[in-house]
Amino acid sequence: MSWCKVRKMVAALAAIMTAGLIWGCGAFQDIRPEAEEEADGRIYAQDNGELIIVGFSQIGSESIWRTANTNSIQRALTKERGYFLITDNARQKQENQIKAIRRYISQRVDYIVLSPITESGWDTVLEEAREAGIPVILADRSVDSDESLYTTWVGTNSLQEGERAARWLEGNLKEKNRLYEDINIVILQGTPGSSAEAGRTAGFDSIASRYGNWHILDRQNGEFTTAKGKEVMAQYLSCYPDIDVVVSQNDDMTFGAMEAIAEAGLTTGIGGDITIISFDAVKEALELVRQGKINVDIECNPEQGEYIHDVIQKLEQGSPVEKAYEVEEMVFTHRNVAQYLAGRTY
Ligand code: GYE
Repeated sequence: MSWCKVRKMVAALAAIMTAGLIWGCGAFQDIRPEAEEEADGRIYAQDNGELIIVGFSQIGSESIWRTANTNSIQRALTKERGYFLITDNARQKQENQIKAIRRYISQRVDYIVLSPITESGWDTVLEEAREAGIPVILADRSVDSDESLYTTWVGTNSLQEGERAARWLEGNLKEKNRLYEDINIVILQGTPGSSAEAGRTAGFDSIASRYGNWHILDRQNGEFTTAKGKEVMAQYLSCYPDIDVVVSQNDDMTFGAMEAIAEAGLTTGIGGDITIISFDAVKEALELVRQGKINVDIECNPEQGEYIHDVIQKLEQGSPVEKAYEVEEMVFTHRNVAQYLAGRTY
């Protein structure tokens, strides 16, 4: 076993022990408009119009993106629009999401919105929701369950995001006449088994595998967080003396990686020691793209609330809905980012 892996195991053990001591509650404040529960158990607005009750199981609050995604859904499903939204923060645990879904079933909500932390492990609870006659709308990530177990999915194309990252690297190396030089790449992966991580990994690898001179030295779980991204990047820097490219599967891990790189006395971005390819395109990261410190940011759009609102309205009217809705996404570099920064909503 390589020294790098031994170090990582020791660090992981320490992190697990520490996390057990400081795990925060991090629960979102439930959105509870001035509503009253009537004798029949239904929840009504004060004006006696019946509210559409939505139970939302959110993964957690691990990243700027996640917070923007939560805000988007809470902004769209408001009391003024006839909703009673209950938001649960699962704090990165599938078991907490399953408990929340079961609670929503017992509360006889009208709809369940689920952002599934990983693709697998949902069949049983989704069958329970179907038996209770409660439509499930998947948001952000997807599941490997049979598609009959959920009504629709609103999210982003992570496979395409991964491909876009590799295509950008291809073009960048061509511009520098380095396409066929040896390139050392390390990857900061998101939550293993999440559709976001799986898609980005598969998309990038599908193109990277065509280049025998692109050497992926390592790929470790950075948990989509700044702290873990920094920890893993520091390990990479101690193990691999000549890293050319970091592929970081979200901006929060990128921020941590850039801290570790700077502490190692190295630079990033255009003309820097290490090329940074990031995902999400949150405002803070796009500013670093504008400064040339992040080379490219592959957008993953968290603004999914309006799509979910439209789907629920269609279902309320008995209209058909699509099985999947993909939100629009872009790729940002120093060449195009300035025109979008001012209007950025997240
Ligand atoms: O990239 C990351 C968040 O599921 C696409 O999860 C989402 C990912 C996003 O923690 O910032």
